[in-house]
Amino acid sequence: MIEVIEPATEQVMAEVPEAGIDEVDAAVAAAKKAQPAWRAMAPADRAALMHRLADALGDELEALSRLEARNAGKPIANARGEIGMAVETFRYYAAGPERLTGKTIPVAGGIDMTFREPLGVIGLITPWNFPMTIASWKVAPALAAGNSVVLKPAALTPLSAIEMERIALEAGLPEGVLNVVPGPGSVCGQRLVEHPDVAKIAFTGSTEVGRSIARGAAETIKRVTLELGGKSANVVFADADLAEAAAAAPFAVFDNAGQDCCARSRILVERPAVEEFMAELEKTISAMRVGDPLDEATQMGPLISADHRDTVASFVPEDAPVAIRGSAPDGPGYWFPPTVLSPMSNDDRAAREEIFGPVAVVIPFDGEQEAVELANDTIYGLSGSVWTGDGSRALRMARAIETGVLSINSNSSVRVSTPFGGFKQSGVGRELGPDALEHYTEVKNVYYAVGEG
Ligand code: TAP
Repeated sequence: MIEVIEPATEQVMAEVPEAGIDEVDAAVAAAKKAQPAWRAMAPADRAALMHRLADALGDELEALSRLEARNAGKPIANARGEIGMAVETFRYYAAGPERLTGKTIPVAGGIDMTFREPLGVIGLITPWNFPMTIASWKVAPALAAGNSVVLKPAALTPLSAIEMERIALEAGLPEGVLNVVPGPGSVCGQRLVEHPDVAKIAFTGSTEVGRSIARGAAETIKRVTLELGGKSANVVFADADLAEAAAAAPFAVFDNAGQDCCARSRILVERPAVEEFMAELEKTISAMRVGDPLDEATQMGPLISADHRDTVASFVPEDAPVAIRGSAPDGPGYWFPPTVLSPMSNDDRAAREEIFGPVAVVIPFDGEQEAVELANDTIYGLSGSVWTGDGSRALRMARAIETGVLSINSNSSVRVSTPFGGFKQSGVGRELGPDALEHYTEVKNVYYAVGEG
């Protein structure tokens, strides 16, 4: 059994059976058996089932939100937003079965046409930071394209995925189309990567595990989509609305206690604005409510585990230049206060490695060119923000920063209808929007010789 721990209390909140290699093999066999009928179902019928699943998840939104808030230690208000996004993701991709179209291409002597074919069985491997939301970003487009799936949730947060499978069956999804195998990544995840009947792996997690998945998938030439780590820049120019930028910046790092691949954890501030920006930042951080995830007023919860808290703490040694430290509860729970280190250099460890906790660094810069150099001086390229009152500068910066997602005068990273994914070592492929649907298909080209007539 897997003991599932509630990070705010350190208590066991559930026990679930742990899957091993036999269970993964059985799930893949069930998915393989179910896929041909799922694929052959009339597109409108598949769409209707996906709408029913969205409705059923929506009906249980409050219970699912509380489960996710407790298991992942996230504020209940955020959990509601995340489960709401999962519902919207199933709704968005419910249109997929009827909108996946091919092309006709003019050629000599016949008619050439393309089809978007499903791949077959897809292995989905997801992390613990946004368990149900990230699962929905993969399950929904994969099913819409006519595939069946085997989902391996993170061992720390398997509960919402197990609930998703139950709700899908109750909503009428045929048995075997969506299978969940809670178990360790090194066993169940690896088996999915190696399994000859799995056509593709869609993975979200660390860059380190992403590398091992890419290597493993090479053996059977599996398709791979990877959503990996980040070390994104939040670039604040002196001509920005500094109060607005400073009020938003903490939530770009400390949302989900910093356990967010999109965290804009390097705050680059134009030198003349540093003093005023830091004063505004302190006001926002000192007012942040850190505590019980189920309290409606809470803005930041605990970290996911004691081990992870130790890792985060290693980035804030005794002699670290702590400029701002927020509050955190005493007692049980894996708490860590929101922390800002400043002034920092982009060469410092805390500025180079993904901390995945509530620790931001502030790095001063002079002028646009240095801002671009600093923003791009990282192996990652997932998200980012630019704050400025100059629209032309905003667009120059947006084009120059090497990143998959960028927002101007905003922290926004993900929307159901727009593509999300990374440049450089932040990943391969895109999730959400129309792009994701295509990533779960293969293009087939058919030539029909029609002769002279
Ligand atoms: P990982 O340790 O990479 O785990 C992610 C998933 O991979 C888990 O389900 C894990 O299973 C599984 N796994 C571990 N070893 C594996 C192996 N050898 N083969 C196959 N699967 C394996 O990441 P995490 O700690 O859960 O999440 C934190 C990291 O994920 C951060 O670096 C963060 O940036 C990244 N992340 C990225 C994004 C996007 S969208 N780019 C989103 C969220 C998180 P177990 O849980 O059983 O170990």
